[in-house]
Amino acid sequence: MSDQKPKHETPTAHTGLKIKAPKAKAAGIPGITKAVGQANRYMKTGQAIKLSLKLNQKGGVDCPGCAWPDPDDDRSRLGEYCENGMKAIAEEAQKTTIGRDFFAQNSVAELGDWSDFKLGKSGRIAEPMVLEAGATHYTPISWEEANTMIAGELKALKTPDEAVFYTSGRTSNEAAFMYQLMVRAFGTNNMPDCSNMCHESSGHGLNNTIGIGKGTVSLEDIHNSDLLLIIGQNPGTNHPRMLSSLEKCKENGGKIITINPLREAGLVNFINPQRLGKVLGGGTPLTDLHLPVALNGDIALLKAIMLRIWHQDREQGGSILDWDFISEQTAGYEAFVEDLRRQDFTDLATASGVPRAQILTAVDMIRKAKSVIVCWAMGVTQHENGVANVQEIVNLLLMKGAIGKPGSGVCPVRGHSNVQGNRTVGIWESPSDAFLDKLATNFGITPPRKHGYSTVEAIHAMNRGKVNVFFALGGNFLSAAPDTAYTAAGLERCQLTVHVSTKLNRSHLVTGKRALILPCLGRTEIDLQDQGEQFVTVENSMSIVHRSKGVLPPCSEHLRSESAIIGTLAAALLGNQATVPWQEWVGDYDLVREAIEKTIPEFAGYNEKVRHDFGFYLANGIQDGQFPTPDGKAHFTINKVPKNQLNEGEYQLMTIRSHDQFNTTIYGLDDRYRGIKNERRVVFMHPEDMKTRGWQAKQAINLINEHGGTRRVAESFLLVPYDIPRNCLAAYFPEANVLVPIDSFDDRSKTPASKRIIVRLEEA
Ligand SMILES: Nc1nc2c(c(=O)[nH]1)N[C@H]1C(S)=C(S)[C@@H](COP(=O)(O)OP(=O)(O)OC[C@H]3O[C@@H](n4cnc5c(=O)[nH]c(N)nc54)[C@H](O)[C@@H]3O)O[C@H]1N2
Ligand SMILES: Nc1nc2c(c(=O)[nH]1)N[C@H]1C(S)=C(S)[C@@H](COP(=O)(O)OP(=O)(O)OC[C@H]3O[C@@H](n4cnc5c(=O)[nH]c(N)nc54)[C@H](O)[C@@H]3O)O[C@H]1N2
Ligand SMILES: [Mo]
Repeated sequence: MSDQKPKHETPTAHTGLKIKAPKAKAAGIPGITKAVGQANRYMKTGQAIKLSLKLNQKGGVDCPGCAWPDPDDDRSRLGEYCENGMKAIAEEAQKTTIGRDFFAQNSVAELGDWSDFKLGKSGRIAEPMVLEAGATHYTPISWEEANTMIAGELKALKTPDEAVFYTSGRTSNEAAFMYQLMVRAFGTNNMPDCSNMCHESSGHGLNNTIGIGKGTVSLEDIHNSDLLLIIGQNPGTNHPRMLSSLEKCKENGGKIITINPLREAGLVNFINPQRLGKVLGGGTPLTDLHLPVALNGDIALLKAIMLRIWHQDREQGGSILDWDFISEQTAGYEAFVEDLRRQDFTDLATASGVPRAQILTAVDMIRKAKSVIVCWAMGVTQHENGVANVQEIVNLLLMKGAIGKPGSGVCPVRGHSNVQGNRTVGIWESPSDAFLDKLATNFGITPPRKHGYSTVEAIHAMNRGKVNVFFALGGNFLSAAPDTAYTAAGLERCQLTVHVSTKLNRSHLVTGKRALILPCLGRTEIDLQDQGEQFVTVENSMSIVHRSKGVLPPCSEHLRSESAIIGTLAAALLGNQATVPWQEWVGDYDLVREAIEKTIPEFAGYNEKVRHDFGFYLANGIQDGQFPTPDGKAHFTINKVPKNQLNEGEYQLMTIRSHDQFNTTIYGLDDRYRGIKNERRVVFMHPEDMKTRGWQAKQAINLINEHGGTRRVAESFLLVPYDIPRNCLAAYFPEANVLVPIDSFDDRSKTPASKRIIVRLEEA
């Protein structure tokens, strides 16, 4: 039976930590072995082979892992997959399924004691389930009854704004478009999404400066750039296929600078498992220069670099900065330099935590480079100054004239495989009026104009009793969101919580008065509708829209596609309130794509173009030197250097991903590259900091955060001595999410600051 632990928390039991030396090389034979092992263990053999051959091939299955694009031409014959891509599909295409028997045997309270790993490995959810008010167990429910329940609760709300509709970024363009249309026809913009916790700061920072919220480069640019800066990103684990692109850049003579508190293995040396010569030969060294920045020291570092470059440009008669570009295509340079000149190089260097000599080497490399791309991910965005971080990156590129030219530009590397596409087709709590006008004209609806709740705002609203229905199209809101206890309390105040899911997760266990689990097809599965087998479309990090078509038979006959789930619910909820033939759309996704094309001009020729082998690029907005900003210019901005103060006994903690997880889905208990075996409740700490406290490796400690007067405790994490800057700590997401204060986020993007949490430590 259940212990005293609240079921929103991950169990504290340890699993047998072994600490080894961190790896200096990524992938290679161990990568292949692990991938095959994972596939064999959890999938039927024939299916594993079939899938690996179809993964990321033209017209095949888009890997449900990360959003790194596929090469246009030479896709590897072994399949353009990676170790973690194989784990992602092995996780989705599991042999076992769970349904009424499983839920009859295991009460919600008992499941609360299971680890996230065990919950996920229980199998694919095979039929719709309901948790009735006061019930201890989920029981089966028909699709029709489920729809009636949801429509009934929604119609009974005092206002549509009492409902919140979350999206996780795996959803296809088709399902996402139908979903946002249903939600707006119903009458609210309360559409928080995983992007709110992820790249929202990139969207804001880029929109404010260059007028386009996405990346501006193609794979071709990456391959041919003189210099790549990779900031706050761990591609060896989270975007492994990116390493092949980095390898190509190196082979073409490019250089790489990495900026990261950790020396991540994948960034140091890469053994391409798909090229035999490299596997035998020891691999390609990737990073030329690693800058071990302190947590949130990036603005100080970038400013130090820019200040030096500016001085050198002056000394060398203006030969370093791109003066034509600055004068013709940018605005705000004078004010920006005015501010930059007031900074002191030594202060900036100290605040960055990077030794002066290394900063000067970086300056040298950037000065010489004719083209520069900056790639980044969560180490940049998940800070209270996440938007400012992105804007400083833009400042550096603008000084060099390195945006909108071959081999140059911005590359925010997205997370979920279709998070970018979801936003493009309208999943957003702050839609533009122009977009809403189109919905009104095309579909006869009266969309609400008031902007809705972002993730953080939705959690507050739930806790204030302003939300009664929470609906999630994918994801694991409870565990992914900040401040787990507070988020749990919010969800528990709802009348009804609904999850469209493939796999069991903790969000199914912390529910409103009633709860539903609606099981859907995964991307690997055949999607058969009235008009035959359907494919869906997705957009990757480089704005390429392409097809994804499942190849495996669905794991249960009761599953519905996400589009079908939304379409039938919309029909039940809206009747003929909107001029949308929901049932026909469900039968033929070409019709949904026609509706998207009618609404968003960039999709002109959608159905035809997406049937081409590689899909098509959505226009990136910079044309003939004009940026899509109101004045046609790219804007320099002024951003403050964060203070990052710590009081006596305080540390700054980042929450990161291990090599064996996809967000809250736990593939395994190792973090191979960082030398961790068989444990997730670990905290990385500098050996000298451990010595100061008189602590040993593997000793258990509690982490405590007291932001805003609330005490948050993460109990019993085992210490791992690690090469991490002093006073900085790292622990895994989602175990450490109990510590992320709900009110610590970037003011503009509302992205929780999950890469810098102030904690104190005590012995457990
Ligand atoms: N296998 C796998 N693939 C994934 C995911 C997964 O969980 N597993 N998740 C997907 C998703 S949704 C996303 S958003 C991406 C996430 O991809 P990443 O952003 O690579 O993921 P994180 O583990 O959050 O790593 C952040 C990196 O930032 C560094 N960092 C932390 N704080 C700072 C800082 O202040 N400054 C700098 N410069 N660096 C810092 C950390 O050391 C770490 O290397 O990956 C996607 N792909
Ligand atoms: N502390 C901390 N918190 C973080 C982060 C961090 O770095 N630190 N990262 C943040 C980031 S970058 C992100 S993107 C969010 C992620 O937040 P989410 O997207 O909400 O979380 P996931 O763990 O990706 O969701 C996993 C669940 O999705 C469901 N699922 C999987 N495939 C499908 C599918 O095809 N269809 C449907 N309908 N469901 C499916 C499964 O039931 C699975 O349990 O977390 C954020 N939270
Ligand atoms: Mo993400």
